[in-house]
Amino acid sequence: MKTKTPSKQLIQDLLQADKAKSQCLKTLEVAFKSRFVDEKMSKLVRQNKGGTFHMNCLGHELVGSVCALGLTQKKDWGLPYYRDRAFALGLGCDMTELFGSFLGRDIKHHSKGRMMPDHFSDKELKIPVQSSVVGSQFLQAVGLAKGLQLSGKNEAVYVSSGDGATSQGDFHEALNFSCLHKLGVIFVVQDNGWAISVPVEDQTAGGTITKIASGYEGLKVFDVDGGDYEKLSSAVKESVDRARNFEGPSLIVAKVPRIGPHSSSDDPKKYKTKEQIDQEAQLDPLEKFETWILKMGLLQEDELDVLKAQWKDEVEIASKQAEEIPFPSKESVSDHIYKEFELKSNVCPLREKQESIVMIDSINHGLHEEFEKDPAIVVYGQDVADGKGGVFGATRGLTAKYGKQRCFNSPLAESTIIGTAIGMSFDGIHKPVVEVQFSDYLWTGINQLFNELSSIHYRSGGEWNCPVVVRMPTGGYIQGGPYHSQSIEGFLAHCPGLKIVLPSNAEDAKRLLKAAILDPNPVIILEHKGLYRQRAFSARAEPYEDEVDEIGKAKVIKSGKDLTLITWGMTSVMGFEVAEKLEKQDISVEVIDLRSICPIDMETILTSVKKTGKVLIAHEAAKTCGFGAEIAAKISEEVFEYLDAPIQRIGSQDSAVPYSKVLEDAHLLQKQDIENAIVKLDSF
Ligand SMILES: Cc1ncc(C[n+]2csc(CCOP(=O)(O)OP(=O)(O)O)c2C)c(N)n1
Repeated sequence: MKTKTPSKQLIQDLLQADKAKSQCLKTLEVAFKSRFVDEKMSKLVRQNKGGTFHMNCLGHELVGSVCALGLTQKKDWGLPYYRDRAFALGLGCDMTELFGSFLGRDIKHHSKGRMMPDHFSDKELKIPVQSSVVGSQFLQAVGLAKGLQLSGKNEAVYVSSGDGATSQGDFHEALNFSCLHKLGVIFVVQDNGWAISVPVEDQTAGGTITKIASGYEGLKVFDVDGGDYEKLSSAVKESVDRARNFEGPSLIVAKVPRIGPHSSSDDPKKYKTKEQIDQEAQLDPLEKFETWILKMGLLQEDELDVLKAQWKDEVEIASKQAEEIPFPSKESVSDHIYKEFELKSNVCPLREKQESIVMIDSINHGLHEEFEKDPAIVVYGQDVADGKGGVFGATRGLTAKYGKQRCFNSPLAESTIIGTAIGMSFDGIHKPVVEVQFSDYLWTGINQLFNELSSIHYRSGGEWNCPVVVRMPTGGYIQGGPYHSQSIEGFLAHCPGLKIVLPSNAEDAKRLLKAAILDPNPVIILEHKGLYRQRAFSARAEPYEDEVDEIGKAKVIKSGKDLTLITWGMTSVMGFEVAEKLEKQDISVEVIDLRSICPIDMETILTSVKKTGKVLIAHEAAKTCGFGAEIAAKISEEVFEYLDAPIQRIGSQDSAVPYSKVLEDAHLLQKQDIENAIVKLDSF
């Protein structure tokens, strides 16, 4: 009998069915492996044989697996939170490495023992290093998606959290920005109804984030049972399709039980009733999924048992292998604070001098020149776009010349500015050069700067780096009151991993801006707004387009032999004037303009101190805990024997900066204060 050739449609259907089946089984495998890893890890903690801390993912495995397998490995990006191990495994993270991270071993990914377990990082799999600060990943995901959109890449960005994290302002800032820009982000909230011991009723108005988030226009919201494979899969598919087609962000809120404690340090019996604990255990998504698989006839019970036994064995082997991996060496503890980078200064004193220019214009020209050269540079911040070009005009003309894609206004939200800049820099292409309108308003974005940006290179064991430039007008003397006058460099200097530049003149401002743009590390430029248009000292012949100066090198702006005056920003200007005046009175002051305080050029300082034997450090910031204290300590540690007098520090008063001119003058360091201090020190 002649057999009938199957129709194309039938083959298609069979293949589809085959694909669907294998996707289903793969999901089962990932979810169960995650479960077995948990069981093994908590056993190791109980037996005191492994890591000291464990966060279990029981109940969260199905949602993580479905999401990971709905993405394309090495094409799409993942920013999974700590309870998303199934996602990490599903996207391809190596199980031995996950155990290695749990045991604090020297593994290639997941931070080389620097982060607690399950803080994922794998550059090859496009998983940027995660932190412990709940919710800080959202804006980074959004910034990353913005960069991908600018490149026209249809790669999806997955970011997950628990329900508690949605109380963070960053979550709402991220939804806002991603909707404004129609970004391909998939937000997945794994809603287990608890944040440690706090139930969702005490956490979220209305009892669920879905209602609140539905108000963001352009956000597609899915409310699904995290134990329902079919519903989860279809929500993930639709979300990925939206991201691929540049249709905008999606939010999947998956209801899951948290089966077990928040972490190995937690005892749920202190805040959950026995009935609640039992009820949550009965909602186990893995049991539900197993039942569904059997019902669908995808596996028989005995086949399932064989597979589970095999996966358990693999977990045991991975755990054993991880124990063989050595710990990181003691010597590596200070590796990767900065990404290594060498820049040769290119400053050409012999060329014919260009016209004199004030600092604000030199910054503006520097940005234009770099925009012309490198299309990967993007500028954004409050009011930076269009005709306004920033409240001081540093970015004027950029939007008109290079378009809204490259110079655009951000929402009025500093965490958004810095958080998205971090994310945008992850793609290895973009170079965000963002503006915070006044350094006084950095504080609403400080978590992204302090806890995130500064330490990403270190925390990832050198795997990730953030080439971000943050420009901030800073300082006082313009009657700006307490919120337009702050000098914040001392706070920032206590934050390893940042480079901090403080130019005092147009020449340095332009050359150092160019160096910052080339640097693979985060660089903060504190531009003194009192110097933006100052002519006498700060206006300079404009540097040529190709000129660049190394960050971390101080400049002796006046040589002298009697004492060393160390300055930066406004005090360089004041100090120089005072020193010139005192020269005529036979006091020879050597003035150093540090230009950057991180890294600090101790060599130039120590050479000068060895010559003069006396040091005065003058800064605009309040004296207590000002950066001068750090310099004084360093000098006395290094060259105490060369000192002929105690090191002196002067700064402004220890209070907020008042507005009224009389009060402002009385508060801020004045030229006369510098002069008095020099005369006193000289006579010592
Ligand atoms: C900003 C911040 N505050 C506090 C903590 C301490 N902490 C760690 S996890 C957690 C609960 C998070 O709950 P949720 O977001 O619902 O996720 P779940 O742990 O329930 O999966 C808290 C308060 C933190 N890591 N970050």
